[in-house]
Amino acid sequence: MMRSAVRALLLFLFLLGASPFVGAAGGKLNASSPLYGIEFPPFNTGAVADAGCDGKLVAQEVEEVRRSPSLKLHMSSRSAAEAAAVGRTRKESFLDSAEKDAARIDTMIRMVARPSGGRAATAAPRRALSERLVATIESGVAVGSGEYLVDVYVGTPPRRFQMIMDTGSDLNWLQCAPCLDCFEQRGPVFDPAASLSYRNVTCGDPRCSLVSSLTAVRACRRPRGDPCPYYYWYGDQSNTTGDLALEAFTVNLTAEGASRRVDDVVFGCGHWNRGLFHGAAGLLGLGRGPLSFASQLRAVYGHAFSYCLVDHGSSVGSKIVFGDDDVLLGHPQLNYTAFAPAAADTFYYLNLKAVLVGGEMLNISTSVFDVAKDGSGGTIIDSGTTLSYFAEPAYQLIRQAFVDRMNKAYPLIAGFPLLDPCYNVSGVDRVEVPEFSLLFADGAMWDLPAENYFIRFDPEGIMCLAVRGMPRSSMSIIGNFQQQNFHVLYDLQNNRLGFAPRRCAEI
Ligand SMILES: *[C@@H]1O[C@H](CO)[C@@H](O)[C@H](O)[C@H]1NC(C)=O
Ligand SMILES: *[C@@H]1O[C@H](CO)[C@@H](O)[C@H](O)[C@H]1NC(C)=O
Ligand SMILES: *[C@@H]1O[C@H](CO)[C@@H](O)[C@H](O)[C@H]1NC(C)=O
Ligand SMILES: *[C@@H]1O[C@H](CO)[C@@H](O)[C@H](O)[C@H]1NC(C)=O
Ligand SMILES: *[C@@H]1O[C@H](CO)[C@@H](O)[C@H](O)[C@H]1NC(C)=O
Ligand SMILES: *[C@@H]1O[C@H](CO)[C@@H](O)[C@H](O)[C@H]1NC(C)=O
Ligand SMILES: CC(=O)N[C@H]1CO[C@H](CO)[C@@H](O)[C@@H]1O
Repeated sequence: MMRSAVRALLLFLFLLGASPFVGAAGGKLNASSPLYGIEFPPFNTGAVADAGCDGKLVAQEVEEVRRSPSLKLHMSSRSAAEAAAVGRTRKESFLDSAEKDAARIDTMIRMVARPSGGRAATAAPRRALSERLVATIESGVAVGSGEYLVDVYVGTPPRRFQMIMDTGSDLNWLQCAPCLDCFEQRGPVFDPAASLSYRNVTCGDPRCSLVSSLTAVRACRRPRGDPCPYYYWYGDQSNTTGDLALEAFTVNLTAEGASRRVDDVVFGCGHWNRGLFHGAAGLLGLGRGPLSFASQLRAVYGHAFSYCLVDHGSSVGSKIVFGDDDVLLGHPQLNYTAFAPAAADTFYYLNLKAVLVGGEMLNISTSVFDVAKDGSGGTIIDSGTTLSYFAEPAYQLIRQAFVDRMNKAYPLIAGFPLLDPCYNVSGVDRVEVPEFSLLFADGAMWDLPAENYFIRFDPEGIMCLAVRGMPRSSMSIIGNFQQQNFHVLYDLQNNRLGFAPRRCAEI
């Protein structure tokens, strides 16, 4: 069966820094977890994501989280026009994004493939995790779009800072005065001395053990007095180091003029910061770990978090919503699938069971999508990776199924970079392609619209399958191209992912 036309696709792919948000649902701290003994600010009690060393989600609900106003943030991204301004065609931009995925994926694999066992390993994934971010940011440079900036008000009195939102890393940080080595940013850097609510986290504070320092062994002479130095790096290009600190973060709510202040948010006050951050003031981490903004705010906004990504060509901002979105929850086509146990604490694993092309289930052994005993493999959803990647032999079977079903309806183009198959659809208005769906172990089905898995380059008149094989790994990734115009919900309370088709530009 064929599906209706692929509409003209405007594509300026961006790697958006919006990934996972899930965390373990309200955490019961456990002596063998790295968070044991940490006192979180009162707002956070019982709502700390616990990513144990083994990455297992520990614990279930601790308390009924009171229903609070949802927080809807507008993510502004560099406009497609900017990419055009630097003279890039859609095709170039897209292919760049696909190339940049590789760096991100490499880091992901390293992160999962870390040596098993040993508490000492806990810092490593965070470093690796932060490396992923660079991929996001670099891609932003290359594509002229990619990073999502959000306005956050920090300190007392509150001052506005534009921070890059990154759902793939945890640490929040700002460039801080005195700036010993800072990159150029729009507006003044954060000055701790000008804020009444700034406090250093001390080196004896258990939260200090959640970050790395520059030296292998952190000197901590006065556990209650000396500040906690942190060092966080992103590949070989970027890094930030300074004092781990606490500050009041204020974010504006959806309702006009309303804002919400959260005290004692852990963040890095960076005195030395190097890298490609495009004039932003710092980074807002929205990953699953305990230090992320999403985790720290969990008890304030509840255990749900969602984003809705506009078409990859749109200049309209995408949305991230903390808390419940009633329209989404009432959506008749909202489907849920349970998160799978996490093999690596950053990612949102899903139990993908099968792939359907043209309504027919492909003959792919389910073990291809499962997490192996050594923690490798598995299927994750990531909004920071552009395309979707399938472990072999799944990708070859998917590719072949499309080739077979398209049945030479359009001339195949051989040798197109990175993507396969590609067709010459020049002059064809309504292109027909087979349906594509993902089936999860619990029976949930994700039916994708054609524009989420075929990309059309015009004026070249070329259309390609926007799915690739996973290089050197058995992991599969559902990337952001496949998530366009879906409202994707990370429901930690019920340990499940929700997805519903939605015109994201209209939210
Ligand atoms: C703590 O969690 C680990 C796994 O993360 C588990 O093996 C252990 O039994 C738990 N201990 C308690 C006291 O709950
Ligand atoms: C925080 O620690 C730094 C040392 O890195 C120190 O200069 C500063 O005065 C401390 N700030 C406060 C508020 O204690
Ligand atoms: C931070 O990054 C800069 C620029 O890439 C590099 O020169 C510097 O050595 C890095 N700092 C550390 C401590 O790794
Ligand atoms: C499915 O694939 C397996 C292994 O490649 C093969 O043995 C089996 O015959 C295939 N089943 C069908 C129905 O094609
Ligand atoms: C696609 O087909 C048209 C003719 O229909 C031809 O002019 C064009 O060169 C082809 N493009 C490619 C990339 O093969
Ligand atoms: C939800 O599942 C139903 C039935 O499995 C399916 O028909 C529908 O298309 C799915 N919705 C989405 C958004 O994929
Ligand atoms: C647009 C808007 O409402 N901005 C407000 C966000 O919150 C800060 C701090 O409370 C206010 O100063 C802004 O005016």
